[in-house]
This record gives sequence, C-alpha cells and structure tokens, in this order.
Amino acid sequence: PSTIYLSDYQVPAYLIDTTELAFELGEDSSLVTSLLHIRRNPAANQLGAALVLHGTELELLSLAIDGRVLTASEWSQSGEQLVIADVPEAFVLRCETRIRPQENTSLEGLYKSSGMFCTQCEAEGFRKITYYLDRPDVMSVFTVEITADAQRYPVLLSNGNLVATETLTDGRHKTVWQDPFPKPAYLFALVAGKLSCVSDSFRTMNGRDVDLKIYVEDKDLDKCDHAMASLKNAMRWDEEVYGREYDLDIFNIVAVDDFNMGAMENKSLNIFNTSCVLAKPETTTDAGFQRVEGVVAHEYFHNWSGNRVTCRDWFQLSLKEGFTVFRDSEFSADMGSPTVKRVEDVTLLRTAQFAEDAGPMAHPIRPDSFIEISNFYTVTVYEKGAEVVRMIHTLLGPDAFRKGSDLYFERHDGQAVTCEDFVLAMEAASGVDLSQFRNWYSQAGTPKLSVSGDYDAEQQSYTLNVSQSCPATPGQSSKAPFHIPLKVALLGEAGQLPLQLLGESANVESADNTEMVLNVTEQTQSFTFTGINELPVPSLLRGFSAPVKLDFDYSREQLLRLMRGDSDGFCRWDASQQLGLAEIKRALADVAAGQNVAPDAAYLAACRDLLSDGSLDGAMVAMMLQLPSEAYLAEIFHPVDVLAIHHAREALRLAIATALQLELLDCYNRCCSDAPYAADAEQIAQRSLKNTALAYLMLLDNESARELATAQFENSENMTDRLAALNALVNSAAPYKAKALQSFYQNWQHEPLVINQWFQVQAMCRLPGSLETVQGLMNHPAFDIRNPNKVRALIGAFCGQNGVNFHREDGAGYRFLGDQVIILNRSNPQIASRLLVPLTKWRKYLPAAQQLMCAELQRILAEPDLSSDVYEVVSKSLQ
Ligand code: DPP
Ligand code: ZN
Repeated sequence: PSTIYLSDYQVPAYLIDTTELAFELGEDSSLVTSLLHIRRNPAANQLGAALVLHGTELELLSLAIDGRVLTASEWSQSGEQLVIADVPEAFVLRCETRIRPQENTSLEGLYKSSGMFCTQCEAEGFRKITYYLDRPDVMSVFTVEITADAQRYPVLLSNGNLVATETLTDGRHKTVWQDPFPKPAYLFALVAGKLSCVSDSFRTMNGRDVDLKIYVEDKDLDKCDHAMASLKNAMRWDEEVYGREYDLDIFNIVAVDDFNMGAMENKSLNIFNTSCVLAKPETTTDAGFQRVEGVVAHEYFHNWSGNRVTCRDWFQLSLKEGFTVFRDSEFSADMGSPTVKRVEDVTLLRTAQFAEDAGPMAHPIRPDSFIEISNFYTVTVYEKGAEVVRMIHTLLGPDAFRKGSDLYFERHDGQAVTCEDFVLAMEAASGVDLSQFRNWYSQAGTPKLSVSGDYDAEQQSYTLNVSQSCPATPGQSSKAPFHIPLKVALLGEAGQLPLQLLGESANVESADNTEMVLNVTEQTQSFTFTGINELPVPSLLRGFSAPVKLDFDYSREQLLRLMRGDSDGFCRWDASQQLGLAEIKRALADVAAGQNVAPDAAYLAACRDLLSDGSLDGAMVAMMLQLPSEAYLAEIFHPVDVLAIHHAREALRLAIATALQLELLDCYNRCCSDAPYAADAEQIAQRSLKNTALAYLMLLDNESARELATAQFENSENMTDRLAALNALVNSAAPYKAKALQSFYQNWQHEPLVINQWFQVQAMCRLPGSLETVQGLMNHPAFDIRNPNKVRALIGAFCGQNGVNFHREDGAGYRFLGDQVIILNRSNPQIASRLLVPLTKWRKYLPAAQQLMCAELQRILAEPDLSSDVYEVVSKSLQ
C-alpha cells in the first residue's frame, strides 16, 4: 500500500457535470449503468491527460464514449484505476458494471443488511459501485433510477426529489430520483427494502414545509419519536443559531442494522446505524437517548457544514467534522445540561484523544499523509477538530464567530474547500489575526501548559507565569508555540476578583469583569493582574478553553475550595478529579506497602457534603463522585501498571463506599422516583446520581445492597436503571447474577440493540474470567461477527474498556484480539483496524506487557493479504 500526501494535491483533470445512474437490483448480482457527462477541467493544466477513474471489485461489462463502444485496447486497468488514454474535450461516458452486494461484507459501497439494500460511500465507497472520479472536489448533479422486485423492495430511495415511479409488468417496479444540488460521490445514497416509516413535517423560517420521514423495519416503528423530535429541534436550532435553513422539500432517515459508523449525512437521505436512531425508554438508556439526539443533529447539521460546503480532499476532513461536532455539542448543551455535556466531551478528549495524540498514529487535525483514509475518522479529526473550532469561537466571541460562519457559507456555497478557507473567513469577518493559531491545524500532540502563580502583597498584584511545550510526535520532532486561549478567574475569600491586566492582551471579558481569556502565544509568558488585595486561588482553563494538559501546583485546600465553590462547572469537576487522582496515588503506595487504603478525611468530607446537599445538580455530583477512570489514569502514569492501578482504584472505591455508606443510601433513596420516564436533564441527572450511589453500595458486598440492586433490576421500567442494576450485579459476587443475566436475555432476545448491551455488560465485567465469558459469548446464537455493533459490544468493549482482563499477565487477552483482527481483516477491514487500537498503545505498558502486545502486532503484520486499513495501523505502531 502506498502513502498519499496532502502536498501532492492537484485539481481534477476532468469534471463530471451530471451523473445518471440506473440500478437493477437482483438476488444474485446487481447491474449498474452510468451515464457521465464529463469535460476537461479548465482549471487543470494537464492538457491531453488520460481519464483516470476509480473502481474496485467491479465487473466491467461495457464502456462507451458518445455512443461508441470502446474496444479492450482503448482502456487499461491497474489496481483501483481504470485508464482511458484518449478522450475528447467533453463527452458522455457510458459504463456498465456488475456488482455483488450480497457478498459485500466490508459494508462500503452497496451492500445488503437484514434483507435491504443500502449504501455507505464516505470516504471512498462509491468506487465499489461504479467507475467514477471518486474524490470530493468532483461535484455532480445526480439522477438515479432504481429497479427492483416490488414485493421484496417496496421502498426505493435515493437523494433529492422523487421524479417518477413506474410499476413494471414482471413484478418489478422502478423509481427515479433527482438531486438538484451538485454533490461529490461520497454523499450518494440508495436504499431498497421492506420499510415502514414515521412521518412528520417541519415549517422552515421562510415558511416552507419539509416532509420528514424515518424509515425502519416494521417492528421498530415505536422507537422513532425521539429521533423525530431531535431532528425538528436541530432544524430549528440551526436556523436560530447559524441562520441555516433546510433546502429541499424532503428529509429522509433510514435505520440500518449493519453499519460501520454511527450515521451518514447523504444529501436528504441520511443513513443511520440503528443504534443511533432507535430509542424508547424500555430498551434505551439515557446515554442512548442522548446519543440519538446528538447524532441526528450532527448529520442534519452536515447539510450545510459538509454538503452545501464540502471538503476539497480528505486531508480536510476536519473542516466538516470538527465544525459539525462543535455544532452538535453546542446543540446538545442547549437541549440539556451544558456543564454535563462539556465534562463528557472533555472526558472523551482526555482519554481517547490524548492517547491518540501520544501514540504511534498521532496526527494533526489536518493530516499531511495517509495510507488509508478510513483510518483517519478519528477522535483527533472529530473531537480535537471541534475543540479547535471552539477555540476560534472563544477568541472571536459569539457575534464575530457568527459573522465568520455566515461569510464562510456565503463565500463557499456549492464549493469543495479547505480548512484554510474556513480560517480565512473567520479572520475576514472578525479582524482577528489567526496566523499563529493555524499551528493547531498542522501540528499533532497535546500541548502542556505549566502555570505558576506569584502574589506580591506589596504591589497588590498577582502574576500567572505560563509556559507551553508540546511533545514530539511521529514526523514532527519539534513544535512551534501554539496560540492558546486560556480562560481564567481569580477566586478571593468573598468571590471572584475583578481583573485588571497589566499591559498584555486579553479579550472577551465577562460582564462583571471577573473572567478573562489570556492569549498565550509565547513559549513562556507572564500575565500580571493589578489591584489584587488578597492571595487568590486561580481558576484556570475555565470551560476547558483549550485541548491541553494543564499543570498548576495546587494545594489540597485550594482544590477543595475550587471543588466546593468555583462558578465554572468544568473547573469544579476538574478539581474533584485532581483530588481523586491524589487519593489514587496514595492508594497505590498503600497497596504496594501492604497497608490499608484510607482516604483523606477532608476529601471524604467534601464527598459527604456533595452527597448530602440535595440542592446540587445530581449529574454534576455523580461526575464529581466518580474517581478518574482507568483510561484517564493510563494517560497520567508512565509506565502504566494496569493491574496495580486497577486494584488501588478499586480499594479506594471500597474505602469511600465504606466511609459514606449511610450518605450513599440516603442519596439513593432520595433519587428514587415514580415519575414517568423522560429523557430530560433533570431526570437523567437523578438517575445518574442514583446509579452512581448504587455502584458504590454494591462494593460493600452485603445483603442489603444486593437487595437494592435486585429490586431495581426487577422493577425498573426503563433501561437506564435496569441496566445499571444488572451491571452492578454482574460485577458483584451476588448469586442472583446468573439468573439476572438469563432473565434479561429471555426478556429482550428480540431486540438486537438490547442484546448488544447485554453482551457489553458481560464483556466489561471487572471480575476474573471475563475473557472466557467473552469467548463463550462469541458462540452465542445472538452473536454475529459480521455485525459491527455486536463486534463493538463484545470484542471492542472487552479489549478497549476492560483493562484488567484485557491486560491479563498471560497475554491471552492480546492473543484473543490478534485472532479477531485477523478474521475481520478479511471480511471488514475498517472494523478490524478500529478494533486494533488497544494493541497500538503497547509502548505505554510494563516491559512484559510490551513484549506480548508487540508479538501480536508482529503476528498480524505477517498475515498474507493484509488490508491497507490494518497494514497502516500495524506497521505505524511497530515503527
Ligand atoms: N460523515 C459521517 C459523520 O461523521 C461519518 N461517516 O457524520
Ligand atoms: Zn460527521
């Protein structure tokens, strides 16, 4: 496999103005006939260039130019390329291919899932359908004719407007769709199947009515309401916050069982993984409801940030993904609890993204090279990309940011553009200089900010000394300083102090002048605040204003103060995590010395206060009571001793549960409610706190806790509480757990998404023997390795989220993953390469683990017929 470089980008030699596709869907194979209206690109300087089309795993039946059939000598094929050496300035290419969707297990291109035909073309799946210029800067108007058996496939869908339907005499029928908006091939979609739909409508800000439809299997019709409500909320929100109106009269969503990603924003025909669209209280957890809301909004928002304005090339992926994730996270914040949403996003960033940035696959949000683009749909491109857009928002302020986004959409509507175009629009609209800020686009790695504070009582001034650094990443040994927006406040005895900065630049001050964004641009820099007449506690990186690691040598007392009283929710939570981290470090030392783990009294007192104060936001309390996760700790310790960390953390949790059992029980009881289920912020907070308390109580391993969990498991009417109880039982020694697992399966065996959760709870069980459980479940009739959701629920959850069992000292966990990757490499390379990620982190661990993990990577690398997906990740990991 070869490497593709951003620096090699050239405009396409040819353009395709219109694309007419005709599909004849069959039970054995399908026929695709394309009519492409092609002309030489006036912007390209390759006169007389050959026409080079992309195509893979296609059976070419015929090729004709302007009606004349080409002979075999007029074209040639090598790898993914079909080359026609001699073509006119402008012409119509007609091409017939035969494809076999029924045999397509990669789930890219056209394939079948539970009896229906569907497509996934991003990034480069269209070339598995027909020969084409499969690159996002070739935009074309598509007309699509679909012919299929009317009984088996009563619903035939594609992008845009339905322009014709016809019943044929042989039991087949035909529809024709036309999408008036030029689009790249990656946004093409087709669906054919036996589907039912839920309908609604939305009146846009200009009074146009849009038909909204969600297509699902009949049995899932009762699980569409939440997605529909979320869609309408998202449509309204995008009008209000970004001034963006929907542009067609139809918006369709289709739910598909077998899907590599979460969902896909195909123009007016979004295709969704069932896990990101179906929801009802009996089958779906609160987290599931929130995921549906977020993903529905995300894909809808792509209609502007991605479809109307798309990417020039795949190196620019973060242009649409980073921006759209920022948009969907602001939307979710507005729909629910902003602080909780922020903490969740930060948690993901600090675990998965920081780990990626510190590992062998580290890349800037705009990568400079790749072997397989599918490997770059990453937390870096998505979540760090969103943080970069958020920083622009912070630096410009909301009004100038909105002007910038308006200008971006206006300037580039209908174009395929770059991250640079986005930054230029933001600069032009705001007058803010983002020259140095651009380093965020080109440099990988997580910057570290070291901050210290000096109080000068005589001068009544307080100085923050800030220095920044960024570790080397593959291909980037030294880094230029970043432009980092550092949001700060200073806490005095009676509240936040007014801020007056000596000299230096700062912007976006809060109304009462007690919060400021410092522009950190130098390697070392000082900011002096005047008129400070007491020693303050600095509240730093408020709202997590930049994706960095921040280091400030807080005392325990200072952290306790931030945890109890900072007005910034993120900083409050973060203080609790820093205190928790200190406790874990002490617990590690205690365990190593063979002593009992005894949490600090002041820390316990703070937790006790959190539990007892019914006036606090329950979700915040739940998050603050949870110790830093093992995944986060793996980012802190070098090397990572997984087992020692796990056992110390568990011992600390038990000590906390023991000390606070009365308060935990009180809190649990206070949170129980008979109100009918709603997925609103208040109820979600209450359930989250209740189940956090339950998990602690279950550590006590006593009869009364088991009774609570058993009763909750048996009596809950919503999946959040039922699954939390099941999880607590599974991780305990309760004899009831086998029965609980069995009855859960009995009750829900007809709901694949629920059974996935049943797999996942068992895959994540911390107790010894989980690997054997997982291996056994691989043979369960409900498991199917061709279904990505099931692979993620069982294999992915075990390898990625069950550290103590995956990192078993005998290496059996690593071998298990190696085996699965080798199997999936053949059937579904995208999923295989995703699954591999835990092994790529081998350098972090103790020498014995390193050796075993490395051996697995070597074994995979030695496989014949390695896909480019798996090859890239394995070979880069071993470099
Ligand atoms: N573009 C999709 C999304 O992130 C992924 N295929 O929404
Ligand atoms: Zn997206």
